[in-house]
Amino acid sequence: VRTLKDLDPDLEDLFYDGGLRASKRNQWFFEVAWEVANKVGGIHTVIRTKAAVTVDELGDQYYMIGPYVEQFVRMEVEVCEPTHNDAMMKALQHMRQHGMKVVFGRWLIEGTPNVILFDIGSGACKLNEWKNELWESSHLGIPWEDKESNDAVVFGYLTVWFLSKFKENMSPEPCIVAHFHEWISGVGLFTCHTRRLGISTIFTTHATLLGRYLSAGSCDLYNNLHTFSLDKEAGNRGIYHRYCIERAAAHCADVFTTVSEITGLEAEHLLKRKADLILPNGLNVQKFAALHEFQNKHALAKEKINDFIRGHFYGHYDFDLDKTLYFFIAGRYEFSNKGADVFIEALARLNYMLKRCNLPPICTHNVLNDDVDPVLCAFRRCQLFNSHQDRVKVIFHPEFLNSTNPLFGLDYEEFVRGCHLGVFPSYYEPWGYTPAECTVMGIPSVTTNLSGFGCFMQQHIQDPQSYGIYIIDRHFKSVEDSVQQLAQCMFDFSHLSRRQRIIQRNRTERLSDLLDWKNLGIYYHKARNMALQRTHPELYGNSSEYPDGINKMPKPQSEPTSPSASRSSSPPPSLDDDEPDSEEEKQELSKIETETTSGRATPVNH
Ligand code: G6P
Ligand code: 1S3
Repeated sequence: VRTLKDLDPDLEDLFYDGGLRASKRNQWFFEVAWEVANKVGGIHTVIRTKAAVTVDELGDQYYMIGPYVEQFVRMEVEVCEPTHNDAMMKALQHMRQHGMKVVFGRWLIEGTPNVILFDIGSGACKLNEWKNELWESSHLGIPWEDKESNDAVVFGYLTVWFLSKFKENMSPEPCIVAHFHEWISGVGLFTCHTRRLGISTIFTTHATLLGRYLSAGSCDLYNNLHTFSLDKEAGNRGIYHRYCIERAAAHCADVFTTVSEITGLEAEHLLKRKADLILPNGLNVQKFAALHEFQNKHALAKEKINDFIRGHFYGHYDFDLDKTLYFFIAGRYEFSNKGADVFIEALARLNYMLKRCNLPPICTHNVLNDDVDPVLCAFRRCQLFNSHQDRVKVIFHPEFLNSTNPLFGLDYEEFVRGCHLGVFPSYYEPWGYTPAECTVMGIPSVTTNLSGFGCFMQQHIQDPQSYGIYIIDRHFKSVEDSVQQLAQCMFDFSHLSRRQRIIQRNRTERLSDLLDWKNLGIYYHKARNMALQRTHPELYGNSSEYPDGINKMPKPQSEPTSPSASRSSSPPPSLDDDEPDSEEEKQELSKIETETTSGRATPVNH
């Protein structure tokens, strides 16, 4: 993967100038999302992990806007005032004088970005007035009982109120770019448009509302994208007004983006606008000085999981932990969208394939209504009961992991490091952070050709499988065939020798540059630039500086050697006890591996 430094060492300093260039041009950037300083799901991960590179590029020209969530602010935000910025101070004061609670501060994460947080409750008194304006301007009616949509209206109007006051107080007139994420911030975007505020806007959809609903039913979403009667489908599900907000935001935006090609395709059909750009999700990659370090972490974390397993299977502990592999799935409880159904079905087959040759509990918690719980029902249907002869044992832990939990005593990251394979056979997954997180920790994973991450890896790496990225076909195969493919894939994985697993983890970890915001952040830069060019052609229309050159930066280098060619150089699976026992030997293994694959991941054109 080429970085800015590889292109030109000076370019990096120019690009990451802490906002110097933007400040000279009087450019101001706002990123608006419900998950700013508010942990809900994947969008929070995007915003949080991207903060450092954005602050490096834009410094105090960059502000995040989100809702005020008291318990989160107490833990992670240093409340202060933007004393360095008169126009912003005035905008905040103005809103406060009108009874709005607005908190300014530094979010205490890497990059410490500026945040502006609106207390939605304080804006509720204006809900009817704003809903009225929405109706007058666009005939969009919000049912009174839909709390989330009401919040979206208040959040949107508070955002617009702030942005317009900020702009008014600035002289000379600034260039403002506001980047809105997901339908819930969409009211703000299209109100900027209907009020003609002269703000350049970007909209990113991380998942379309209809796509999520349709795929959670049993329809074959991706092979029927062009066939849906959109208004009717949205109406049938009681989300017509939300759908209208999303579609209006997508159409009013100066630049419309999604997180992956597959969601781009979905949006083109379900929102009727083709994405101008794809903004792939990155991570804040932490590199260890020595390659063996993450391997050691794997061994240490695995030992902790072993401890849990000894306890959990107490009295039935009749298997060899040294020959045990840990496969896991984790994520939002969307049973079929996230592919838990396919995973369990494939585990049952794996169990059958591995048998050649009382019943400890399956679940760590007492589940309410366990007779209808989808995971437990699937275990029962597939007869995965942890019986003596079962080679596949299953454990369901229906709670977030954290290090203070008395059962596991591991946080999620440590747990992942201790496992051997993450299995995420999602059906609906616009991006999918779970396999990406595995990758940067050097843990192989299973993903699908319907997940943004899976498609991205397929596009950028030749033979992803030899790097420990297993891509299951859920697009063109039947469920039955996908289950069989996954079962076979786990079966093959379980036949790798320890030495092969170590080599594969080295390879997997080497992909992490591909997912680093230091390289992917450039797409956000490109979106901001495109918005400025479209709204201010007189200023930026013919600009040919960094963006075009830099945009090629995250494209990985093309190298002739394919890792597939090195596969045969891996030791044969029959060597099962070929463990490297010293640090020297582990380094040596890494070295051998490096030589056989000529260093980095072998990318295809990007
Ligand atoms: C890491 C450690 C090795 C250990 C190995 C176990 O590589 O550094 O000391 O032998 O993990 O690998 P496994 O795939 O069997 O958990
Ligand atoms: C969405 O969150 P989700 O798990 O509901 O946004 C994430 C961030 O872009 C993405 O990774 C995920 O696939 C989407 O589904």
